[in-house]
Amino acid sequence: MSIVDTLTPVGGPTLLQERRVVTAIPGPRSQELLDRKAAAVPAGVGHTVPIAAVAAGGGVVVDADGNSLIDLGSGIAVTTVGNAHPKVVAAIQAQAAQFVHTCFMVSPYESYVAVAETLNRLTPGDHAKKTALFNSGAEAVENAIKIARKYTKKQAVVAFDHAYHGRTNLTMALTAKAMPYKSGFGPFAGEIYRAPMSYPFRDGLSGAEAAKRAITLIEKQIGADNLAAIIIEPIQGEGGFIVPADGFLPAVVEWCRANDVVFIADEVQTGFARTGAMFASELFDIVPDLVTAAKGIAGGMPLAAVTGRAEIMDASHAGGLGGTYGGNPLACAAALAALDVFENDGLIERAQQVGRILIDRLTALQNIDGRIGDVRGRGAMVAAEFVDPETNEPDAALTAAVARACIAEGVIVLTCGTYGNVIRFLPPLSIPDELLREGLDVVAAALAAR
Ligand code: PLZ
Repeated sequence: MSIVDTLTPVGGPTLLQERRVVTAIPGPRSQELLDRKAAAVPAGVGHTVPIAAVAAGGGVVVDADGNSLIDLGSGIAVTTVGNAHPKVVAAIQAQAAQFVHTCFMVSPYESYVAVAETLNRLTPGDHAKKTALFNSGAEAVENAIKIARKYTKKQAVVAFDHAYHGRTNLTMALTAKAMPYKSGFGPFAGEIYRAPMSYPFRDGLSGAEAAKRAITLIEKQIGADNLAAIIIEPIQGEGGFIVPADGFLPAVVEWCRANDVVFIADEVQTGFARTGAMFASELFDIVPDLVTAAKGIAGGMPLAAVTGRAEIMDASHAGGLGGTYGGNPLACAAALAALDVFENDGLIERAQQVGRILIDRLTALQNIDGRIGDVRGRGAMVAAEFVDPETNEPDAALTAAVARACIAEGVIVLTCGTYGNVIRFLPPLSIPDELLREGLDVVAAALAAR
């Protein structure tokens, strides 16, 4: 049985794995919900796909009007095992019938500890590790910074150009892009500094050169004596699926080791088979001191983690870390089921297969269309950067037009990038190959029509 068969959604035969557009998008029922949304929910909470979702699984999202859209986004990189994966659904149902909440800080339970043990084993490096659980990626990042500051007794933190780490106050400070994430929401947390990223398509530097540029800035403008942590996404997500040049990350890690600086890999978007490895750090041969994880971890339930060297994780005084819902029993049950799928149902290989389909098709498209300046990514985390072919200047208008056209044709695609000129592909690994190929056909046609 192939991985796609094992991931058949609970909706089963009723949730046909097909692209089906039976109304304009949005159709009348979806429009009704969007009108209610506009009246009840603030405009600040946007949406990319104008539908009312009623079911999802395999490689599709179905709306209230009966449209079935090919899913090339997985929420935002969350439903890697597939939406409503049968093992995840069964685990949530069984746990809900036992107990829904005790608060781990009041009455601990086994599933939290089992998730911690599993993450301690699966994250890169064979040193002693510990894990604390939280609710969102941003909360994991906040806690990783707290832990690094407590351990090093230093305060400064370095994040990179194009970084995305969340929308809370500290993580907004770490995030690079003003619109839409930060504009008007300051003042931001102090002692956050920004270093230049390795962005081979735009800077043309080798990994060693880009690392030297970043490290020199850090040494001259901040000083290792003041620096608690460097946080980086091994492959940047919201910033444009930027894959650093070979050697960049190892050089930064080495500098951190030599200077008593905690190296934090933010693997919230890259973690759990997405990049064709359990964690993207493995692809660059680095062993982070701390890893933040969320998104794919629990098959769609809200759960996040900080995993890292035991001596760093243990630096905090008792009671210094936690939260009412962190490591919620339903989320932990879902995570144990999803982690079992990641480890035992061939998802790493599946991500590599999906990646080959994506890269082959997008590269072929790039060869005939100069407006695709770069195709990059690893595993099932792949993107195309759209540019003016003469100048290489970012073409955000074309990117937005292609993405809008895809959605109108029943294919969910997401954009990203500091310059808004990247379309990213993050399909659920349960998507059938034919559906993925059809989705890419629609992207190609949308581009050709413009
Ligand atoms: N770190 C690397 O990708 C979340 C954000 C979508 P939360 N990325 C999607 C949006 O517009 O809000 C993300 C990430 C990396 C941290 C986060 C934050 O994770 O679970 O959204 O808090």
